[in-house]
Amino acid sequence: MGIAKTIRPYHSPAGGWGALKAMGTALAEQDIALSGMVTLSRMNQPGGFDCPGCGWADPKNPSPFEYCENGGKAVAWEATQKRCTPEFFATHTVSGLSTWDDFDLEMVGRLTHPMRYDAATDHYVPVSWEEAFATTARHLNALPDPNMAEFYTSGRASNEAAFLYQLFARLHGTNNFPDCSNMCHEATSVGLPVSIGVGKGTVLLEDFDTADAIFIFGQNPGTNSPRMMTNLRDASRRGAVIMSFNPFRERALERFQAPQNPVEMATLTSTPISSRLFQVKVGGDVAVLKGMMKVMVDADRTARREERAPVLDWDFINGHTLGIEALIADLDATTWDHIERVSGLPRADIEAAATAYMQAERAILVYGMGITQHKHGTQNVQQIANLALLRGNVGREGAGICPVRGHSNVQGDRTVGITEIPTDAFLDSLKARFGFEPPRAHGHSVVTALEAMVKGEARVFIGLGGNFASAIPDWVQTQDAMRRLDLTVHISTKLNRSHLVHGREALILPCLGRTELDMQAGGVQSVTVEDSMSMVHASTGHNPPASAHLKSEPAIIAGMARATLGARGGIDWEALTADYALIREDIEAVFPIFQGYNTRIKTPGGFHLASTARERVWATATGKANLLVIEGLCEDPRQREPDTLWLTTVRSHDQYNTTLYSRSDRYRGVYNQRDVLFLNEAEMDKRGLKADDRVDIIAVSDDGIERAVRSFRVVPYAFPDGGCAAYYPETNPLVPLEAHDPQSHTPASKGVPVRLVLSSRATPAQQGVK
Ligand SMILES: Nc1nc2c(c(=O)[nH]1)N[C@H]1C(S)=C(S)[C@@H](COP(=O)(O)OP(=O)(O)OC[C@H]3O[C@@H](n4cnc5c(=O)[nH]c(N)nc54)[C@H](O)[C@@H]3O)O[C@H]1N2
Ligand SMILES: Nc1nc2c(c(=O)[nH]1)N[C@H]1C(S)=C(S)[C@@H](COP(=O)(O)OP(=O)(O)OC[C@H]3O[C@@H](n4cnc5c(=O)[nH]c(N)nc54)[C@H](O)[C@@H]3O)O[C@H]1N2
Ligand SMILES: [Mo]
Repeated sequence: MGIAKTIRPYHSPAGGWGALKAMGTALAEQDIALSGMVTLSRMNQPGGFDCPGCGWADPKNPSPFEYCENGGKAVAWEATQKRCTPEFFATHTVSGLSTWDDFDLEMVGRLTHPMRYDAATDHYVPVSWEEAFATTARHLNALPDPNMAEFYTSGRASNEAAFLYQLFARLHGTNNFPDCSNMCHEATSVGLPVSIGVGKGTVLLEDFDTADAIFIFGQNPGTNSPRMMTNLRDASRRGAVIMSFNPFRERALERFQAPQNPVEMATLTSTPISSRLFQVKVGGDVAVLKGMMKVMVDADRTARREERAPVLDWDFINGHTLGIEALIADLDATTWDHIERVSGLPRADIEAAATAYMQAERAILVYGMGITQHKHGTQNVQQIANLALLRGNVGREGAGICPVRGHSNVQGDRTVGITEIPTDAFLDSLKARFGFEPPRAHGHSVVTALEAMVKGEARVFIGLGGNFASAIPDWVQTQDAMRRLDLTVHISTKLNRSHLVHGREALILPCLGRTELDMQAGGVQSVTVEDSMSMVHASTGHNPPASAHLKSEPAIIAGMARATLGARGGIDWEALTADYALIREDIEAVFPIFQGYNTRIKTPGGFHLASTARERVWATATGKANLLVIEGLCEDPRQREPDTLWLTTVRSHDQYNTTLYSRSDRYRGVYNQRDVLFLNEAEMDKRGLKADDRVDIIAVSDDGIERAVRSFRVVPYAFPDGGCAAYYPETNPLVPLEAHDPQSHTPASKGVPVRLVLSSRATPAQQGVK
């Protein structure tokens, strides 16, 4: 692969030799071609470490190669031989580094020393750990109100780190826990409890072995949870029906060649994945879901009239749910014209999908960011729950709702108390265990934290992992607000944009990664994580740390807490850092669901956190599962304006959120460039655009603020009318802060109204250059 910026369709299946080659390249680029393979052999194995990539579950009996191309890249990026040292910082000013792109920043390598920003020279300079902790303490203790601090968490943090972090912040006096989950699956955490009483999925990995049908809404497993492809491939081969709803024809949803399968690899064959892939319009999922339910309700009436078996599971509906009459009335009132217009799918397609769903004895409904990151994200999620409930597809073998979580421990962090909306029961337990009165007022999510920063009401930002400044929406406004903070602190492994978009004082605190040996006073430590299927298991690193100056996340949090709180709270932070089993004892005492924690993590594969919905116990306000009716199809009136396009911001195959593994996106045929806009030819013609033209993408909003990204290359692509797609995070400046789901506060990064303005015309020679 040269450096030419080409667009070349990819004709091979997902996975296969392309995946193996890409993983080999990633390891070689990080100078760990051999040691990387040794590290990978310990991934997702008993006694080894949990993949720092996605949150997909591990099988009970892992194969020796329990990893995927993108998990391999995640490890290569962490286990790299490259280093970002004090000498590097001495040669580059922060202003200079700000002109680098995200790929080049992380390619510098692992951070090796704690650093502080020196405004006089515009350099980061080394600082001792004690001084860094003292600086944090000085700022936190100077705040007139503890709620002027924001404690951000990214979902790679372990249960142990997250629990200590929330304890520290609550002892400091705030529930301000903006979390990456607020930009991700918050619509699940907020939407599902009202429907089924739990904010998590209801399936286990084994359920994929017996499902008759799997429906995938707005999720791209081949890129973002590639180990799921093994389950989908097995399901497809034993005859299960798989149907997908996605504006893109994502290659892995079409066909997959299993790198672990010698026959497929040798014969270059592959397994078809989706029996049908429906190219739904951006934001059109409520229309699809209501359409499918409408077909089912009609079919049920006919069946009953003709005295055939009903289509809806009436025993379940009558025994376990509320709201069926209102739901049916709503579906009857919804017209096909409207459904077809908003979904972009012909009625016959929706009928085909509904028929497959009705014929399946057991069905799993999978979903991802294409569902949650909309203004109507919560409503999307709740309509998926309705679809499941109508056929009793919850709390049964081979059936259920499967939100695929993002970061490998984002679900666990929430379970152990990283939440801005804590329940009284949880705070009472915290009080009983630690003998202090935790703050009761609800705190900030990502969006409300940003609003507070914009207003100047927040002064200190602490980030436990992640790359907040880049992941957030509305950069011009929000990054400007971050620059006005008194202090920004980042606990990180790699250099990223957030270190450059810093407060008046700033600290970079380098930590151990998951692959690394964590040696504390009490010996080698393991941490624990919870996957998308609520399995909790241990993770133990073996690699020597990237630098002798690194600390573990729990040790850094304990250091900040000790410096800030002194004897306040009476917590022996040193003892907790010396032996993480003591932190797990505290977690168990506060959350009884973790009963027997330290013993149960010794079981290979870990243990399952009980889920009431799985047992058909409904922990909702009504004591039943609720069929929730929403008005209309969540169409935005602006979708009907002829000039406006609905932009969805997606991940390439070669990135992990804001971390870029390369600038290419193999399955979508894009090489060495990320400033591209995918658009169909009819929409191009309407605007007089040609392939390879450069356009400015301008957000449509009413607040008078201009939000634009410039000079993106138009790439003709089979994409539904009325929509377009481009990569995240480059397009984050376009997402207005107030464009979020009012219920979950999830930024609407999969539904941004935009206009296009030609910025430069491709010359005839450039046009259509392949
Ligand atoms: N390699 C890798 N793995 C990852 C990540 C990564 O960046 N790289 N990120 C991790 C994280 S934090 C998360 S949350 C997950 C994200 O994983 P996904 O949920 O798969 O996230 P995306 O790729 O952003 O978008 C998912 C799909 O939604 C489709 N889509 C866009 N708009 C719509 C819509 O309106 N309706 C429908 N039905 N579909 C739509 C897109 O075309 C895309 O295929 O993956 C995790 N795993
Ligand atoms: N427009 C748009 N915006 C989005 C999204 C979208 O689809 N579209 N997706 C949203 C989603 S789903 C999410 S989850 C967020 C992601 O937001 P974040 O979780 O904040 O971002 P990441 O890019 O995952 O963070 C990468 C950084 O984490 C640090 N890191 C890596 N490993 C470790 C570790 O073990 N410990 C510590 N302490 N640090 C580590 C490294 O320094 C690295 O640079 O972005 C959101 N923003
Ligand atoms: Mo995420």
